[in-house]
Amino acid sequence: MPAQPSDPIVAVATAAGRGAVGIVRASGRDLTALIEAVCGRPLSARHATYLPFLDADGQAIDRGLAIHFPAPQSYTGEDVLELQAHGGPVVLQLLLARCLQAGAQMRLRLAEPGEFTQRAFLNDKLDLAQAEAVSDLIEASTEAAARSAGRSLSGAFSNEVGVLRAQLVELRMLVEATLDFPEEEIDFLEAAKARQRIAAARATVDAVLARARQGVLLREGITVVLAGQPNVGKSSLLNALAGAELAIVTPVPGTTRDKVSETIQIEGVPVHVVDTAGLREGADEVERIGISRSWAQIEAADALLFLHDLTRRGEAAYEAAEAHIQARLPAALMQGGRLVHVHNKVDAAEGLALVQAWAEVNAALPAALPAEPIAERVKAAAPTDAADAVVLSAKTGQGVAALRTGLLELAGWHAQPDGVFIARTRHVQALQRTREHLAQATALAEPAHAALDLLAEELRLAHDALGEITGAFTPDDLLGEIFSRFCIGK
Ligand SMILES: Nc1nc2c(ncn2[C@@H]2O[C@H](COP(=O)(O)OP(=O)(O)O)[C@@H](O)[C@H]2O)c(=O)[nH]1
Ligand SMILES: [Mg+2]
Repeated sequence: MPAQPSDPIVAVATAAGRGAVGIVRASGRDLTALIEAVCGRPLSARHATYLPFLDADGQAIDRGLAIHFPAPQSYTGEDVLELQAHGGPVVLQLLLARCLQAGAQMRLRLAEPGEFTQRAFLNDKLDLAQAEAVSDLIEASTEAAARSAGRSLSGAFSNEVGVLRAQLVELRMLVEATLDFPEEEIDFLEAAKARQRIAAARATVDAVLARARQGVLLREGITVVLAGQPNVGKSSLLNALAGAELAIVTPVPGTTRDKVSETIQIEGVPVHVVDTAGLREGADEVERIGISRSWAQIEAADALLFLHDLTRRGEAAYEAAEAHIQARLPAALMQGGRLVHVHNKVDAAEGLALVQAWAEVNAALPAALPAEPIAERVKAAAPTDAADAVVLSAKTGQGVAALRTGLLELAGWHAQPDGVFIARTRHVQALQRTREHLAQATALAEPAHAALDLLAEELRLAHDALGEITGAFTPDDLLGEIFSRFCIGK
């Protein structure tokens, strides 16, 4: 018989590698036989018992704590056994193998990624948004992301969705109850204040949507690519941006921490900063490979920092190369306001270059003003609001703080010290669909062309879209996809 979703499962629950403690965890409908075999005796519920973990010959593999969480009071809602052993990879593999052997009769098998949490979801221990928050908490790359994942896990997001759902349920009941009396449609809409109720639901969905968008930002962050000619200061700016935070950041998933990219955080928002090979013509074969990779990274960027060297302004070759790069920049980046011109090396620049740069970041100042006083002002310049051009020095750090603020704005972050819950793109999409159906519903509730049956259908669709967030209406393949991204043992 093939593996069944209901078979008991087991996995090492702690991270690979050596540690003080390592945990093997099993979950199933009835683990009595497994407990008897590995622990040599029954365990009292939710009590830690120090004992030897036994192999098939009754010899101790290791000694540690065993805890039995009888169903349904456990993480998965099933019988759960936790064996806390010494945290060595070999010990844990021995213990895991022993469990599989001892549980063969009951069809105990290795857990798939996320399968423990999936069972918690299927047994109504968590809704889907909470289950996702488990993974997001584990994956969180900043403190703010971790805290907001904690809020989602404890149900903050689900509760807001629940409030909205209650509004929709009430509306649907009213509308569907009136469907049988078509001649009273208009009266009904008035009497039930249907339009006001729809408007209230729309206001709620807008509020939840705004917060969910912030949550997505906290979870996913933005990818900012540094590009420009060789030697304009890209790598220096990466270091300046990373600055003192290097110690508490984690690398972008999938890349090694080779100084080519760093994840920094700005007010808790993860910002993945990617350094690229300098763009130029006439490079040799090897360099050309690097340059074509730079262009690929530019295409994929959420925001592009196009670096310019103020000390080389006016040099014919430099300017020609700038124009060449500018012409190739993806239109989408420029139209979306996601291109920031960074005029670097302000500490070493002088004269006209400064005047022009300043004129670009602050169009209010005419470029033709006498050079020197302006140059002084630029050197001491306060941060500007302009997000699309900044003057800075990667060397001295002047203007870098303004750039960081600009990046947050560009990302669409509104400081909300508390109350942000983690969210995913699929949540935002579901909320958007809810919103669209409510907009349709508004039109259908207008006295001039009120159509109750169509209105009822739009409300049902809005309700279903909302249900996808918490898992009330979620296709199985989506569930599979969500849980497969978890780590093994969770
Ligand atoms: N004076 C000054 N020099 C800088 C600044 N930023 C970078 N440099 C220098 O410019 C040169 C090239 O910098 P680098 O970061 O390697 O440029 P990249 O090729 O674009 O990565 C180095 O000698 C840096 O020290 C700056 O803000 N001011
Ligand atoms: Mg470099």
